[in-house]
Amino acid sequence: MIIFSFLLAFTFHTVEIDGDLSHFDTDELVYKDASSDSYWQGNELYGLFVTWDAGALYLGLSYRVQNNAALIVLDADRGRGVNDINNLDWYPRNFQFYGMNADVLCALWNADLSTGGVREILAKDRTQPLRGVEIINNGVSGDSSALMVKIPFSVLYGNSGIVKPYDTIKLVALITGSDHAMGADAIPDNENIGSSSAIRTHIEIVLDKDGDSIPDDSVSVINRTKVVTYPEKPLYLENFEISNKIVNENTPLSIRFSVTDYSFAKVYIYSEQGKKVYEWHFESLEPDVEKTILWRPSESLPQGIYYVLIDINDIIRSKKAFFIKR
Ligand SMILES: [Ca+2]
Ligand SMILES: [Ca+2]
Ligand SMILES: [Ca+2]
Repeated sequence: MIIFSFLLAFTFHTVEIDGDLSHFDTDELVYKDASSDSYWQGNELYGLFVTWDAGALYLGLSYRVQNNAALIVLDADRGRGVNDINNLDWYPRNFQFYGMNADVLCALWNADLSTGGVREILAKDRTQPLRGVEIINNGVSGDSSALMVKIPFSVLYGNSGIVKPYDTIKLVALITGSDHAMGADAIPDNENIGSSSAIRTHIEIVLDKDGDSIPDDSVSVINRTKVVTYPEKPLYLENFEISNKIVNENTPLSIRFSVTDYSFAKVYIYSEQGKKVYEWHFESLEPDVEKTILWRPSESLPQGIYYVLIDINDIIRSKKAFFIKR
């Protein structure tokens, strides 16, 4: 018995993708969801399973839908992904994620995989099928169903399958309606899921705790799992700086700033006479990530005083610079 558990303790868990969620161990049920917390009757999430072996990540979702969609949204910590999935070219749904970026979307409609699958999210409006994955659904519309997905690390992270040191994946599962609809149930629970498109609570699982870029062996997945809520923060403009007061053709102006929560931003250059001479629009800035832009005045502009003006959700700040031709 001692030898047996010793062996077990040093074995990755490989899960057969055949629609049977009982292949997952009990400590791989990373979230057991209430069986009646959905806003839409007959549509329910029950639980999410996660595990991995040396070569692949395994996901399992226990759910039930009736003329609705079930999604698993994954942030694989690759420095990619999008905050908002409402304008995707595949399963666009009105969700904005806080504290995670969606880079992989597993989706199916009405418990039927014929219009579902697994896609990588390349941009806010662009997805592409993730090749090399296995996905199976066991169940029918209106009945308890099981979705199982195997994503090789080589597909997620590139050929070597090497993850980022201390790699932490983030996950959310959702029941949602048709295009651009919001949701009815979430794993993990999200406040006001029936009426809010903001997903502020997600699951985080540490794949590589020892930092050697290899997903760790012999772990209790549930002990690696945290439910994290990204708080709603007041939106502020922070660290708004310009590099120099005097600008010319050879010394452009570097404009830096950051925002405290997800926001659009507009940056303008105005002349002293109030004429707009340049502008930048940012659709979605991430919180606490410094943005730097460069303004190089064109030859045709008269020299004089110019204002750099930043507008984030009607919070407006400005700084003054002088354009002096050389
Ligand atoms: Ca539920
Ligand atoms: Ca729930
Ligand atoms: Ca490791």
